[in-house]
Amino acid sequence: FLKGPGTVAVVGCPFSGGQGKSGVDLGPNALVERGLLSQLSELGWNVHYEGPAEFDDIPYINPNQPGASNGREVLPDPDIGKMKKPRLVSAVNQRAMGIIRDHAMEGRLPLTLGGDHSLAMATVSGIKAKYPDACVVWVDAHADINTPATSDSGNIHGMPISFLLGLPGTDVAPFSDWIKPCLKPSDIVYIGLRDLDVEEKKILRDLGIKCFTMHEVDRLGVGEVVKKALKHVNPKGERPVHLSFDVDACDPSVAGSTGTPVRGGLTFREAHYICEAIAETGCLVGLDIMEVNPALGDDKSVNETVAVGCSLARAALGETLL
Ligand code: B3U
Ligand code: MN
Ligand code: MN
Repeated sequence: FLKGPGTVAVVGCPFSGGQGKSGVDLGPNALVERGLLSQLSELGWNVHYEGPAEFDDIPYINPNQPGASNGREVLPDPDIGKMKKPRLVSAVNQRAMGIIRDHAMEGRLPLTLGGDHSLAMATVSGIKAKYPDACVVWVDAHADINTPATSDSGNIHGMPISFLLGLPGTDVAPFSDWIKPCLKPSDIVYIGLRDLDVEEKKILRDLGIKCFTMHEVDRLGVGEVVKKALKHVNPKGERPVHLSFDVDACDPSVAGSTGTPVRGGLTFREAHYICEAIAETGCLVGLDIMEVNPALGDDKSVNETVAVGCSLARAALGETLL
């Protein structure tokens, strides 16, 4: 598939409706304004950027974006079961999926900037449309595998994997209009987990999904963890790899400006090592940098978190230390 730097399509997704805190919709522009595009060109990539994706015309009321409905048609978006803002989240993801899929089809590597992690419904679906054999490395403090029935919070950013797997209770409108279950449990591996709901643990165990929690990172070291993780999903090194990186996988001292920070996370180097090792496989076809929220934390935390978002993207796209 992709050899060396080709064209990267940066897709900014200013969206916060998959969770309850405003500000994560400011993530994409913060990363771009920090110089991400020129940093990627300096690595040798041809950078394709059309500005952030436009979601403001989607007619559902997003309480996180006061004024977003200015003069436009608005439609109510009541909960469906426990799911909060299901129509908005579905419509945004359906549109983002089309954008990401089309870039992949044109041979570009989609780099999606979140935005909340519900957007992985779009990124993984879009990548799978072009690369049906792709596997997913999910780096996160959380497993994001709740179903609409198991979720306590109702936040859809805690559910994308259950929809991608087609777990019971995910075959519901409006998502069923466009999401095709495209992942098997053996297609995904997790790194960095440390904050799972009881029901999520049961799902992960029942489905036999490979997980390298922070316990395994501590025991084996990050080098061995990445080696084993890649061996699990991509034993022959022949499969395309999508990396979905939630910055809350990092310790809050490294990336504190995120909606749900959890103590005991990846160090700065562990996080970058994961990206570097995946870059070295030459198999990366899609990348997500998710949950950067520049509205949370003090200036130092915001600056460091945005900088880490950029440096993780660079590492995954081939930046080396020497
Ligand atoms: N598992 C919880 C918490 C959570 C998931 N993802 C994040 N937080 N960022 C939930 O809401 O489903
Ligand atoms: Mn996540
Ligand atoms: Mn998370």
